[in-house]
Amino acid sequence: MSGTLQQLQSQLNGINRQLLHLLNEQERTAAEIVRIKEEQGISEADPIGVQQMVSELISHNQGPIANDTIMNFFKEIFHAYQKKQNNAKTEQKLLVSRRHKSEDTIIRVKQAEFGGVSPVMIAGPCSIESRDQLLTVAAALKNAGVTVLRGGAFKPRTSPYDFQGLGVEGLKIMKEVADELGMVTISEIMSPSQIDTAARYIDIFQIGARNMQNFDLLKAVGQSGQPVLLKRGLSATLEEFILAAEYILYKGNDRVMLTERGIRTFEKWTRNTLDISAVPLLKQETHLPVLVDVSHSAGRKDILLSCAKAALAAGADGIMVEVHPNPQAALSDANQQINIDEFHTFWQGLCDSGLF
Ligand SMILES: [Mn+2]
Repeated sequence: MSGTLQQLQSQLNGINRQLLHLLNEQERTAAEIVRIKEEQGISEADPIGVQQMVSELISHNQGPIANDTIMNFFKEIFHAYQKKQNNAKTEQKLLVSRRHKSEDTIIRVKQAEFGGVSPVMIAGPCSIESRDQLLTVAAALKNAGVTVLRGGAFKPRTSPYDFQGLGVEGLKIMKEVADELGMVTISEIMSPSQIDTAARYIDIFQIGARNMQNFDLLKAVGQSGQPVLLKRGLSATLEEFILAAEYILYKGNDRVMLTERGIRTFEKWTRNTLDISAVPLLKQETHLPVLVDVSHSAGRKDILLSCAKAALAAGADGIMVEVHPNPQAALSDANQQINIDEFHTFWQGLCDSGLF
């Protein structure tokens, strides 16, 4: 490089450093304006008046930079700054956020403790099909040391012609079986009108993936005060997921467990793609217990143990798995449910791993 070029280059570096210094000064000054306005109780969508500032600036522009370029550059900077401010404010305000509550939320339901020292196993059939079916599987699970029994009575099925569940009859069966064995129960509800009835029979309401953004349902379970297991929607971002949970907390119920159950991707070898990174991220960003449903994530039996180990290693507070006495004959999710023997192997594998 010639002497002149070298000199120009270092001159440019010097200008850039000055600009950098000034840009930081600019952000600090803007922050001070926002702070003072907030102190005075002035709440404006655009407290620093971006449009006006940029117009004023352009009136002084003597080139060679075009006015449009100046305008875009400054608008970009101020908008990025405002976005940062707004995000910080929303995060602070969210009831689900760790910034709002730093310690873990522990949810106690009878003898079960979600979000505490030990992980929890939730197991049971996809659908409650009969008293016999549920009792057979529940008794085996109870013997193995499982305390929380799952089973669907109101089934959100992709096709209206598929088995829709036994409804209230199913919940009655579940209560009978659980009372007999001393287990905690969890079952899905799909509409606010089912809450009062369901509350008589089950301990924990599940809101399924397809209803994650059913806002009336979220608000209604929020008002009910009953513990809620909220599943992540098939295509929901983590932000949408925690905002859905926020609806429940905002209505006064903080007994909410978040459940990752796989998201929809291009991959076809699994029913959904288990998003393991969701576990540490949800633990980091919220104070709620985080569980992983390995059955619906994988949609196949052969990798359940590995998926469950990964979930626990990532910090999950519990695992949900579908177990059926005779999966081939199951009325729903036949391919992904494991039988009782397979459950024993699965459970043993988890205990041997030292993660459970
Ligand atoms: Mn299922």
